Amino acid sequence: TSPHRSARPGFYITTAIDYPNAAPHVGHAYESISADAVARFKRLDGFDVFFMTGTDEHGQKVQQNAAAEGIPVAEYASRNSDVNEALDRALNVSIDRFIRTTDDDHVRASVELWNRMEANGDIYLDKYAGWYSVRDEAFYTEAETTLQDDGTRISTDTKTPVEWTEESNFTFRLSAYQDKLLALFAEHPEYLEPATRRNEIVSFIKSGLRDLSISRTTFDWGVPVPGHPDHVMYVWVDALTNYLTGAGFPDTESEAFQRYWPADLHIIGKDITRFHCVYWPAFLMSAGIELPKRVFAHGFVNYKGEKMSKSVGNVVDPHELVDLYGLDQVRFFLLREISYGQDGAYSHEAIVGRINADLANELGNLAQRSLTMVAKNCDAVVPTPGEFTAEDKAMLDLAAGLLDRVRAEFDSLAIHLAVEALWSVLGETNRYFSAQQPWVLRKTDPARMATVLYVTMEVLRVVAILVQPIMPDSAAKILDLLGVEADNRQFTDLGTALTAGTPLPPPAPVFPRFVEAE
Ligand code: ME8
Repeated sequence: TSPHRSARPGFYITTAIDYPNAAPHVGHAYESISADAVARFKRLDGFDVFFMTGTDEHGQKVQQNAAAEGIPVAEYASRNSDVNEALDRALNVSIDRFIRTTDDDHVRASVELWNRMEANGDIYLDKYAGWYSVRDEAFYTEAETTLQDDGTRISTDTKTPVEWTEESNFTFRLSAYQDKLLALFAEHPEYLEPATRRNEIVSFIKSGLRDLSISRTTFDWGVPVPGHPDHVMYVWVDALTNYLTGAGFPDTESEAFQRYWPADLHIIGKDITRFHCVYWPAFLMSAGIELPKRVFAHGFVNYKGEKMSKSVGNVVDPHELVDLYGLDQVRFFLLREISYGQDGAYSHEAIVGRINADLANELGNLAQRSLTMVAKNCDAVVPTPGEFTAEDKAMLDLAAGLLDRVRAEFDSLAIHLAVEALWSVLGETNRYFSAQQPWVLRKTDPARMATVLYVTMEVLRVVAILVQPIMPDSAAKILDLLGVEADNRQFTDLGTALTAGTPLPPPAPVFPRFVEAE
């Protein structure tokens, strides 16, 4: 770790933790990749980032799936958790901790949260009777369910089967937090973005909060309730607590907790806002713990017109996409194509379109053409520019203004617009390159050619530094080709232009076109 670590502001970012109940699909990969882009951006921008993701291993759903496969549940969860972690590693997701809710420190954190809520008088024993969806691990009121023609009942919103559940369990006084939660959203609208999701949650709270059943006795795959080993905690109590565990809770005096709590950003999918923006802040208020600063709900990746999900049966294996198109191509596609916060679709045609137009043409071809000319005509070193013309200055100014534009988009989590800003400058650079015709200048005015190539390389340097969070490996390749040292790639290095005379490696293509197999 760097000696300046404590001088840098902390930034704690998390994703949802996946149920290890099946192989993760492109929807899960999308969440990890998008959070990774933010984590990498903040690191390059000088923050001491702690980025956590992991698996949510307890609960009835995981237990039932393990039973269906005839595997002991702990083994099943562990095996699938490893599959999950391996995917994140394969996607180059820069995890600082991969948490598993079966980790010892997490069990301790969950028990402490429970004890605090209980000490605050918010937990009581009651008889629960209502509709439960195992697939959603969620309770629904009758009004939130629909009776189907065949006599079965489903959750109206998520279409998953619900079953009537009657149990004596511990109940959390959620109703006591209705006004405090409304005050939270009034004072801190940024607690949940985008605004459409916030409006849904605020109207849900206004419709009246019922107390929440938070323990179960009909199965045992969970964190035991302190003092009541016949109860396990409702899976969402322990799942949400993972964010505290990562920051060192219950050791609130620890360096980690002081530095990283409250969390700066929880990245989640839009289907789990109720848990993160109603239950979670209420639990924390009850336990006397500061609330996270911000929750951002991304949309769904759809495929063939429907949400990609195991139950729909339209899942795409992210490993297959990476093998077919390349890792950075997949990362770029998901982050550029889908407006962050809205639903988006994955299709073969769309990804091939992005690879060939945005990557191969706009970026790859520009780098390849300019660097090949430099290799052949400028002694394979960064060329020495002459005096800059108005056109050169306009290009360099555009590049110099990029950090502010891109940072503003990342701050508002418009990742797709950050990428778009970079590509708009690449579009300008391509027009500049064509208009300046350095291949003609080669004969007529070699000094001017050198200046045009220098300006082009300098814009490429800025774009490549700023695109590192989106495509870490490819950005590194381009920066290698531009002769930029590995320790000159932070955002503070953006203002230090290429040094004329720096030796360059032989040019090599970075983004091949996608050609359909016969
Ligand atoms: O909800 N597109 O786990 P999970 C985009 N364990 N995102 C998708 C998606 C899709 N097609 N399908 C799923 C859980 N996701 C809980 C979370 S957090 C304390 C506990 C997203 O495995 C989904 O929205 O069902 C969620 O954010 C994440 O994947 C994990 O879903």
